[in-house]
Amino acid sequence: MAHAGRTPHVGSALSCVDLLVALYFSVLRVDPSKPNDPDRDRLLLSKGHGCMAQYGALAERGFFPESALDEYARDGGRLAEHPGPHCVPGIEAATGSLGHGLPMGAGMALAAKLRGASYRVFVVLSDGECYEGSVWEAALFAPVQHLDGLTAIVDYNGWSAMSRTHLAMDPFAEKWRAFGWSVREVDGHDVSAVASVLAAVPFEPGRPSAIIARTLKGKGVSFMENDLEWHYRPPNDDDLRRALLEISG
Ligand SMILES: Cc1ncc(C[n+]2csc(CCOP(=O)(O)OP(=O)(O)O)c2C)c(N)n1
Ligand SMILES: [Mg+2]
Repeated sequence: MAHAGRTPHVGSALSCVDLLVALYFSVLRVDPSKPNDPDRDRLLLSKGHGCMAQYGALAERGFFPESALDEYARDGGRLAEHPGPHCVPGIEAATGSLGHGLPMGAGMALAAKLRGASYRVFVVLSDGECYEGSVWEAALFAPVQHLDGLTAIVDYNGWSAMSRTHLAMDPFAEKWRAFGWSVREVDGHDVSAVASVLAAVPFEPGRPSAIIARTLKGKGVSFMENDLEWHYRPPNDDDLRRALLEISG
């Protein structure tokens, strides 16, 4: 998709794709034939720039035909470089302007609680996104409201757009705990480990859950892993050939 659409962010998509596979294939109570079911679990990919991974997972899960992936980043196509609300079934909100997913997710979780609805809300954030103050406003709000239907999953790959994130973020799990969240850490590329952790939410009744997922930007393609160039550079023909060879094993 990045090659055909000549877009950036392939490293960002590879960083979170295993988290999305665990969510869509093991955890979320969703039915592709009823994408607007009021009781469906909600997933917000707050790091909307990683949406190639979400579009791919949604297509594979049956929310829309795989052929629609050809519309990615095309004029007039439904699949924009950052998702628009309900642009295709399964996309719940506009994301990509970093810092908005957790506040929206907290609102959705509060709405569920007020209505006595059973749906749960999962928000996938990026670590660089956590530079945004609005993330921490929502992080303050959710425990006070006892939103145990809300789970934040942070794709902690150690990179923002320009620099490493550790200096500002660490000790990251402790920060979430201090805000009142129940926290677990996991290898974000071990799909079954991620699925088991997610199966255990809420970790504590009455508290929102946070999962710090240790990830690699560009995971799965040796020359993209941990190389910030792939935040920006669309793969050329040769990059595509080499990457697909590695991914297909
Ligand atoms: C509010 C806002 N500011 C800036 C950007 C531009 N931008 C896109 S991705 C990114 C940061 C990338 O690092 P991270 O958030 O950790 O995501 P990763 O790709 O590493 O998963 C930035 C600053 C944005 N999308 N939204
Ligand atoms: Mg990052």
